[in-house]
Amino acid sequence: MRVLLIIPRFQLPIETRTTPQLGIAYLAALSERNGDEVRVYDQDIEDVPLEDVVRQYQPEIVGITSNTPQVKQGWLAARQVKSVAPNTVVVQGGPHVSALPEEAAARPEIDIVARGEGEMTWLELCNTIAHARAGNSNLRISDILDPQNKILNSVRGITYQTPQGKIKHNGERPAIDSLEELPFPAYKYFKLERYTSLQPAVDTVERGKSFSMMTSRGCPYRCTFCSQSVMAEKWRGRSPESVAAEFAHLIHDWGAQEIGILDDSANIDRKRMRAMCEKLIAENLNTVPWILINGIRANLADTETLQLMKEAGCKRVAFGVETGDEEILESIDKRVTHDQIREAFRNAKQVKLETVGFFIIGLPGDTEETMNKTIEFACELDPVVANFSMMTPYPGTKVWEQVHRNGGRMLMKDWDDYVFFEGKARYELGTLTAELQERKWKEAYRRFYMRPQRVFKTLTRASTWKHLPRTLGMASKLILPKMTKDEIKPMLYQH
Ligand code: B12
Ligand code: SF4
Repeated sequence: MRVLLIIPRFQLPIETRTTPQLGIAYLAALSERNGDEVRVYDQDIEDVPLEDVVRQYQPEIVGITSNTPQVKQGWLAARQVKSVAPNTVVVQGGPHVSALPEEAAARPEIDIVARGEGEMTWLELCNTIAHARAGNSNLRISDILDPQNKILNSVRGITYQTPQGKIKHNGERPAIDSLEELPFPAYKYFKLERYTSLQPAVDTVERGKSFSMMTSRGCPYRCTFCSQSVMAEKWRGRSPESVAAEFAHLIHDWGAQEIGILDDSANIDRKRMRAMCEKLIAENLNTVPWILINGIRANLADTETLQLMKEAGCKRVAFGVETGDEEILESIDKRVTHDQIREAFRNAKQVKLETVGFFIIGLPGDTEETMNKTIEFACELDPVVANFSMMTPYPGTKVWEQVHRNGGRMLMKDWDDYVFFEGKARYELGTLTAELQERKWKEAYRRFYMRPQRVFKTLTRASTWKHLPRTLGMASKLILPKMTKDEIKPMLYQH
């Protein structure tokens, strides 16, 4: 079967998303193992128009990934596919459509929505459709979607609109139990030389030499603002052997110079984390630096584990601190205390790991006073990088429900606006006005980065100058947006 996987444009400057998308790399690997012909089209880096690729390649099935700000670009890509290949089945997956499957399934350019973790659903869909069409090459998409023909009935984890106009949700797809069964992400389908680095771990990294990977999936926590609630709750860790084998593959086969670990909660099982680090050390794979892109659990960040991580090549850890206010911390279900967070930062600094702190401005219940506490807590913790995000209520999260239930006002006009790199408030709720959030967001950056002792320390620290490219790279990727959305928008809708 000819398979085409599409990564729609990101609503951000290209510099901010410069590694291959891991979900698509996994699907590509599965399709390859299945014996299918595979192509990946990443709209941010391609220069051939999508229609031309589709016309020439004639895919039989197209898979499109989408997070919320990408979803409209995903629909645009689907229309482009359908304009030249109307009988190609178009499947859309990813976090946004997992939260709101009906919305995408109702669109004429989308045939099937894949909810949640997608590998097995994708594989089954490809095989089911290939099988159905093998028996009848003229089978129309409406025949495939017609429940009377029982073609899709047994494929779990999908939502689609029947020709009779009904939205049909097939049963839930269980989370993959053993992640070891998955092949490694297939980077050979990406134009690697066009990618740089997600978040720099080293001073300079050659193009195509920065990779990301997942050593575990799932998160048993359900923080009220986090979109992971639409994904599997069950935490599953890969074995140290499997993680080391992927490190070896990235280093020896692809020449990886740095690795970003994307796990939602990498240290849930500390024993596994330590065993993984020991394995990396034993196999001499600790020569390539790695960083944790997402926050690890502060309540599980003891010195022994962090020390071992450092020895295994880890350079930087991040913690989701979110707020400096005790009550709000409790209300967002983070299930961690400020003292645990303090200790985690102390431990990380003690073993000389770089630290990143993620903070949210404008959580429900935030006031001038609580946001001051957040800024003060950030200053107290003093990570190398403090990232302040504007609270953005994503569909599928508890905050989204809270805002809608309690008469809040969403300030975003469409899905394109669901980004939080900009200093624009995304919603208002009670006394939490846009003006207040935007003022505090600016103040947070000013107060954190312009503290005289911080400026002095930064300017006099040899490493600031020694590692200038990385310092600037981190600043541009984690702290400052390169362009505003209005500057970017005209570039996005040029089709
Ligand atoms: C790395 C990352 C980034 C990187 C992207 C790098 C890259 N090369 O793609 C960067 C830092 C740039 C980034 C930016 C943003 N991100 Co981000 N990011 C992630 C992160 C940590 C990992 C993504 C990943 O690779 N996952 C691993 C793969 C295996 O999972 P996956 O992509 O979801 O794919 C699986 C399924 O979704 C499904 N699937 C996906 N696509 C398809 C397609 C088909 C056809 C099928 C069948 C199945 C399928 O199957 C896949 C395999 O199981 C996730 C959190 C997470 N755990 O996923 C957040 C996450 C995706 N990001 C999120 C957000 C909010 C953003 C931003 C909007 C934040 C912002 N600053 O404004 C921006 C997006 C801007 C934009 N315009 O799109 C949210 C998305 C919420 C939502 N409703 O969309 C997430 C879920 C984080 C969270 N917990 O809230 N992000
Ligand atoms: S913020 Fe982190 S701990 Fe909380 S639900 Fe999301 S991934 Fe899990």
